[in-house]
Amino acid sequence: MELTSRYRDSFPEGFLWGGAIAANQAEGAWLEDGKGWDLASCFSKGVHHKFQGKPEKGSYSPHETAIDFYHRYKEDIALFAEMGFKVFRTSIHWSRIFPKGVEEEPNECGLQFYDDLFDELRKYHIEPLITISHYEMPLYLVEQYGGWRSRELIGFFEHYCRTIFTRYKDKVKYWLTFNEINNMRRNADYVAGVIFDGTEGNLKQLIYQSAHHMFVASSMANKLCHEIIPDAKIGCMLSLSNIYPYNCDPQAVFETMDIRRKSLFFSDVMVRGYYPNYIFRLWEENNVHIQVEEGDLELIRSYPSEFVAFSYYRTSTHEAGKPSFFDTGGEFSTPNPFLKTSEWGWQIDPVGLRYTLNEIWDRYQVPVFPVENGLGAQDQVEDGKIHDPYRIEYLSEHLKAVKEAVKDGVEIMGYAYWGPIDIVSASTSEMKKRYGFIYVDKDNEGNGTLARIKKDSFEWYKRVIETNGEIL
Ligand code: BGP
Repeated sequence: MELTSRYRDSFPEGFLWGGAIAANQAEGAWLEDGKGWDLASCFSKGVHHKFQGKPEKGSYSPHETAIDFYHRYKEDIALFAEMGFKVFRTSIHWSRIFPKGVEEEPNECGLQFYDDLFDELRKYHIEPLITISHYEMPLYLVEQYGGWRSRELIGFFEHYCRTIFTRYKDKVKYWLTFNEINNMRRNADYVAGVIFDGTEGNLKQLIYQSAHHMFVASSMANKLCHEIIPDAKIGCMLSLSNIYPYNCDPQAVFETMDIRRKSLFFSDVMVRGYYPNYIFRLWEENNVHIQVEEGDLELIRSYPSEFVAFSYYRTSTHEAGKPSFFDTGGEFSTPNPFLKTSEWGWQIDPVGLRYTLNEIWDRYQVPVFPVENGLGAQDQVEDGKIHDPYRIEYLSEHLKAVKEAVKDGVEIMGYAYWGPIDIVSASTSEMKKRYGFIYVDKDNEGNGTLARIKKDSFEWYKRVIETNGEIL
């Protein structure tokens, strides 16, 4: 008899089409209803700059009101529903639930806000996909404990997770632990690991010890999630914009593999459930000694991530012996002459998305979920309209690539476009770096009515979802 084919040439039924934002880039209301100071609000110039601390009184800070999603989420969710969203990714602002991060009792107003938000999504049959920590934490935990360098964070995080899982167990079935956890490996003043304060000494030691704490915390969250919400799925989230060898120099090819593997180290641990052999050489050569406690390795092994969610914006190339750099878009080094570049210098590469989807599926054989992909561009309003053919082209080409990956046999849970509504940029805290299908009337200095206007891409994405990706 003939072997049954698993080939499919279209997006599966139930494919989770939608979009993604993060609390700190959208909500505003930064100290409202009992919320405490959070880390992200201390990056008024964006995470590409050093930690800037609490903004000075009277100075403009983009996070203070952001796009006021906190008060306008009903209007925004109605627009997402109009586009036909099946999934909406956002994050919970930890400091709304625990203003300092160390309290026993949660802040009821904060919990109620997310209750209402999730109810609103459910009203339209939109699945919430919730990042537990998206580049932020209560500032108190940074100032008093130095972020994830401290093992004590595991306990605070566990309490936070238990609280939100218990509260939202009937409303949220898709969870992610840490946003772009692998971004902490290159630059300690990035916000993924929150260990930038006092990074003198052996930085690699600090990064990998903090990562160990986060691995334990993540597995702890996976365990709790399965206990409290048995029908939920919980995954890890990485920045997986890709990097190619610049040429066929074997040295460039090897070094590129090695750069990529240092990034994939994080999912290697979180999905496979153990530390891979190659990391011990790096630790040996850099005098890194990781302290583990009894039960840590067992926990990591027993409660791995069920799926790999990731951001993908671009690719770059690597030449033998050249340094590579890093920003919120991922790794970069030598520009690729075959690719066009966005206004913010990110090289646009749809094939790279297909490549990445295959790479991750082949490596782990667990479902994959691109939960961030999009084009940041400056839009012009003309007669109250925004024509954004460049965004439609970007999206069309990337979705064709996702469809090719479906045909390749990759198990893909859905696609969440980054920034379906304009929000504050993470890297530069600008408003003018716009990703949205929905324009928000606010500029870099904070002027504007915050009115929402549909761009041309709004109708385009709506049709994609309506046809389940048949028309791209
Ligand atoms: C990712 C972050 C997001 C997001 C995105 C785009 O690294 O997870 O929070 O902002 O990058 O980056 P930017 O906003 O800098 O354009």
